[in-house]
Amino acid sequence: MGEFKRAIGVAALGAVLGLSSTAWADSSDPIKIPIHNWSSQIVGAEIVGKILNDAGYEVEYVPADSQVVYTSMCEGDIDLVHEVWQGAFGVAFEAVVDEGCVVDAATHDAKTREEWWYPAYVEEICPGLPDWEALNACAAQFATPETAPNGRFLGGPVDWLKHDQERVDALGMDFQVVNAGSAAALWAELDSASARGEPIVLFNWTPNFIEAVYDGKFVEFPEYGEGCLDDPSWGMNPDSTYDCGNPKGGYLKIGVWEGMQEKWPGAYAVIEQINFSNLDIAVMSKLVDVDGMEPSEAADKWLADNEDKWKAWSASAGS
Ligand code: TMO
Repeated sequence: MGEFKRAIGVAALGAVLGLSSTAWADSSDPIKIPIHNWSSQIVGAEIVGKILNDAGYEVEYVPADSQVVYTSMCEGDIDLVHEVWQGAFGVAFEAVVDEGCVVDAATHDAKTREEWWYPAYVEEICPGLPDWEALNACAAQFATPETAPNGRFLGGPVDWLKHDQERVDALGMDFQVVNAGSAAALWAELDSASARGEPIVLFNWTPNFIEAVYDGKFVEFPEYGEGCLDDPSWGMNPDSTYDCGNPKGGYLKIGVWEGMQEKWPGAYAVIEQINFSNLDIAVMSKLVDVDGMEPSEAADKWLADNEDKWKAWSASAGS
């Protein structure tokens, strides 16, 4: 109701001043949001887009590589990335923030972890887990014809840029990284290995739907620390970077193109308020990966179930 009145007031003022946009002073160009290759992001992109629609903005969804998107923001081709995972994208994101062409607009409450993971029954096959050295001692159990005599680690699609092979090399592990073509391929392999009780170690993350469906654990590597990714002398291998695990309790941020605040001040104010929890992100992926909804259907359901939450973001924008 209050929003409706404000929109009328703003439209009237816009008319008096000869402006056409409802969101007065904001550009009427669409705000460009990328679509990546994992479910929570796809659903969340539509949620963010629909929240912006509700506030009077046009949005455009652009399928995008999840690493290249940071350069695309600098080039003005993408305006808003709402799921910046520290583990996968922290390096690319922080580089463009340092350059000044991307703004660190908000940090979600959600805490993230992306790491090698196994279903619980694998502990019977490989005692000593979740320790990485114990995993390495039974590498041969994870071998496939493709990787033998090394074990196979099933990584995510290459654009998640997890540097898994660098880590294997830095830690001297007897594993070979094989990248899955899609998130769906990861879950299909987990499903069939679980059905047969076969050893598998693969890339997974939290928040995700997996924790609601499978019992399992992350592998514990040497603790991540500042310097691990760029200072060879850091960590247990003095000659190599990547001799550590991914951060635990990693951030999930919203990054925007640096011109956004000036071009769409009202939209920027809403975006600064957006704040997803671990449960929000897990539910977004579950609606698609477990319940089989289409992403836009899942977005509508999340918006209907969380109306108080997201309407408060729009209402408090800029205050
Ligand atoms: C970026 N991801 C959540 C797929 O690790």
